[in-house]
Amino acid sequence: MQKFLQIQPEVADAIASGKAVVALESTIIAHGMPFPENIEMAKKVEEIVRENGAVPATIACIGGKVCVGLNADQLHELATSQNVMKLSRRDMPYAISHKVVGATTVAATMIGAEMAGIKFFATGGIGGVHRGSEITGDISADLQELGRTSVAVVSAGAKAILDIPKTLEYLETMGVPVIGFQSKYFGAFYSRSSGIELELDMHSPKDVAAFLQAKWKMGLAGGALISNPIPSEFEIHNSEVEPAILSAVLEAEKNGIGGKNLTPFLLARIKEITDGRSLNANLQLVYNNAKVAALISSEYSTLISSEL
Ligand code: PSU
Ligand code: MN
Repeated sequence: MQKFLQIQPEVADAIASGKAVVALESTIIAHGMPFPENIEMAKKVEEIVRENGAVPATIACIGGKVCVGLNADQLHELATSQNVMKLSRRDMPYAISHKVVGATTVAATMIGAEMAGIKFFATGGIGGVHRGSEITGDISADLQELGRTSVAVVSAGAKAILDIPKTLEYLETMGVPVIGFQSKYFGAFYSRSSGIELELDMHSPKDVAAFLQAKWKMGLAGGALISNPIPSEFEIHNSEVEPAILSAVLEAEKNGIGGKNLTPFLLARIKEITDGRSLNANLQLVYNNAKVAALISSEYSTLISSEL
């Protein structure tokens, strides 16, 4: 496996010594946000992870390797190139064997993180069950990945471009714990609450770390989803984004946009329709997730080291 992995020395040292490390995805850079906001976000999110006591490791496939921790040139290429492939689980072997530059989705970033030995990952929103999935069958591979790969993902819930109740049902079927961080409601990305109440609501990073320690020590492989609602000062209420979402979804349908192009299309259209308001909310919630993931990861490192 080492043959396919390239871990930055700082990240490798942190993993080897049991320090806190937070993985970050690259699809959000290449396909989730426009330039130059994407590169600013990519740098700032790493700083925030550091300020909160962990080492950041942005993941992508470059030069036939799963790169864990990227340098400034690599981040720049992901942010500006028009030829970056969007990689989920099924696409990774192609990117590696054909040395294609690929940005990792939540699913692929979890895989890279697990290969490297990283247990925490911060993103914006996960993929999920799309609206109209009963017709299109469009269910993100992120959900199956959460069921099988032992990495905890901090997100602001799931975006309302998705069918949120079905997404939560699917996660339950896959045995994925969903934990509300300081909120009993599942987050709806741009807004703090989807209106759906979660059974698990934890207040401190330490509680979440203890939960994960128990899960993995029990041999219950698979991930967990930590729903960390967007800070209230940046939230956009459902009533405001819903019309933008509806019109973006209709447009996608009319133009026959589906498969892996659907999520990037919807994100870009919602940004246009909301005059960029959605992008600012998106940036802020990613920063907040990076902070919480770093805090949980630090608590987890402390728990594990006191066990030894
Ligand atoms: N949701 C967002 N922003 C994103 C994505 C989802 O708000 O950038 C990206 C993530 O990388 C996620 C992927 O893993 O889209 C899901 O794509 P799909 O629906 O094609 O599985
Ligand atoms: Mn899909």
